[in-house]
Amino acid sequence: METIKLTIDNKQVEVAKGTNLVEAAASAGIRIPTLCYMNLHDLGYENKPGACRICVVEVEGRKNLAPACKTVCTEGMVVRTHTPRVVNARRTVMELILSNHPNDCLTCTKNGHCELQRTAQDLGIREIKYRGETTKYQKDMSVSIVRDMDKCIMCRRCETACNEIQSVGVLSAVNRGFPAVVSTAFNDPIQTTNCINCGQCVAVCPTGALSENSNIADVLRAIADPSKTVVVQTAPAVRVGLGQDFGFSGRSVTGKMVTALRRLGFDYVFDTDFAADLTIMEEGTELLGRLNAAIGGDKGVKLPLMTSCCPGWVSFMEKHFPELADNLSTAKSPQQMFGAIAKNYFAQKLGIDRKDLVVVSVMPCVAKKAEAARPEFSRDGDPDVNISITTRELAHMIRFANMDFALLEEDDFDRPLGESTGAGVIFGATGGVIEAAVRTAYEVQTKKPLDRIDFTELRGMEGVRSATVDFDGTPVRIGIAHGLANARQLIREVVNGTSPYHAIEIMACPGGCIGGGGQPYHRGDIRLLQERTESLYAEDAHKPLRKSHENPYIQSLYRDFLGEPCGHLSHELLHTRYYN
Ligand code: HC0
Ligand code: SF4
Repeated sequence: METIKLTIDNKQVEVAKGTNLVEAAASAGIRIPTLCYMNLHDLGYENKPGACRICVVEVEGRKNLAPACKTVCTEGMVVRTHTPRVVNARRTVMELILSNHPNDCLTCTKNGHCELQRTAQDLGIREIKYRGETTKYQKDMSVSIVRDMDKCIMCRRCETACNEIQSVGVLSAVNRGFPAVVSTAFNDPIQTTNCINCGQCVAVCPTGALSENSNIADVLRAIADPSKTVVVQTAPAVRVGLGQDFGFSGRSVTGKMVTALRRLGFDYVFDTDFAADLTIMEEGTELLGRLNAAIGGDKGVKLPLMTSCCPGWVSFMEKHFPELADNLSTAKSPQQMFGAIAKNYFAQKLGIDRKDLVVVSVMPCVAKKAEAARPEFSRDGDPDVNISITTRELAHMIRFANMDFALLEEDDFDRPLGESTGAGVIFGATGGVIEAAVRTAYEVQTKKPLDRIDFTELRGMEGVRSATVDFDGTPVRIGIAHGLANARQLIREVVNGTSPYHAIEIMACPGGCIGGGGQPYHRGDIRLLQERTESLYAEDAHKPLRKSHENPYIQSLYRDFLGEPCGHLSHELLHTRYYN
């Protein structure tokens, strides 16, 4: 690898050729402030920074200050990142940004997490020097996200997320001059566009311009209602995201999370991972059914089977590739399977009407709010999942309830819907759903025990991956993609009829659910995404049971209630079909 040597703040730095100054400085422990730049390179995306001009630095021999994010390192370069001239320039840029910002920090949804607020604080801004006019855009919201365009600083990060990472293309710059913001075409309401509710724009927005549509008040109201029994389910990726707000960044905090949920007043604390095990029973059976039909010569069978548990991906398919509807697994997502089992089985066990059972889900995702609201997941107007909140909203509720998270003891989920295997845990990382499916499908198909449980060939952070797993003489070819721009490669082959795969897993967000739009902000930081992923695999490795079909509570659910996987009752409660 060709390298470049340069000096930043009197420190010798050696970096790969092509590195920009923000990254070079970061490698030497120097954090150059920026409101627009994101390092998406390791995730395989290019970013178009250079919008905010906060990152200016002095480069010896150059007359003008240089934007660090747009300046590539050259041999012998001498750079200074905090001279009086640099700091003055940054302060002026910041003062101009603040001149038309609403500056309602105390009541803003991003208060405490706003990069603009933090950068202003670091620069020592103590007054709004130029108080100019502000725009007066109407707030716009979908079931998942809220847009407050008066807070847009035109950093264009959301545009990068929507266009480059997701290839959805809903967001771009509109208007010129003073009213310029990033918005939808013709400023149409987001709900009327092709937005898939993935929330990646929210995940990267440095201000309060984009945030989730919060349902905290609905949860508090349900808990306070004595006529309701309130159960909560937590998605696989929540446990490795939640700790970020409490000093446990990237680490698993499952036990503390369970305690916090009990203290918040939930009557039962259950786990979406249980339903992930159930999904594997259904989706694994469906995969084997299609595979065996194909092996038996059935030409009409739809292969590859594509996973359907990511609602961002499902919505993308519905809006852009409806011809793939029959390739999608009919298995509902774990969130919805959990809801169906809670409302139709657990409520019955408790002897209460399903309407008196409130199901709350905690998800790393804002698209899950939209999934829970789909009419096909309700019965007589009563949704299977009543309220879906994000990991960030749960962190907020924990602070609101005055809990010192670090001091919380660790506790276990309630039974029966809280017991899961390691296979359920790894759902939260890209490749995890298909690895969990392979662990079960292999043993069911071959009737032989696996001689290894870790299918490391299915893991990793590359945007598109593939592997072939040998099912005792039958090669099963698997494709995996995360980020919908990446997924287009695999999708195109399926559309053209040239896909070499039997099964494809697609997750909309970078890294899978661990990088979901409802997680504590990661801003494309691949190290943080990798830490979260490793924490999930470590939790899996420590589980006594690691294959979904070995979960004793799943076994008894089939024995006592469902009958068999893909049987009559399963079809009624656990399967659906996406058309739009
Ligand atoms: Fe996921 Fe899921 S793994 S989509 O990423 O399948 O949100 O964590 O809850 O439903 O289990 C998100 C995470 C889930 C679902 C599960 C799946
Ligand atoms: Fe684009 Fe996703 Fe944001 Fe919708 S939620 S605007 S699809 S990035």
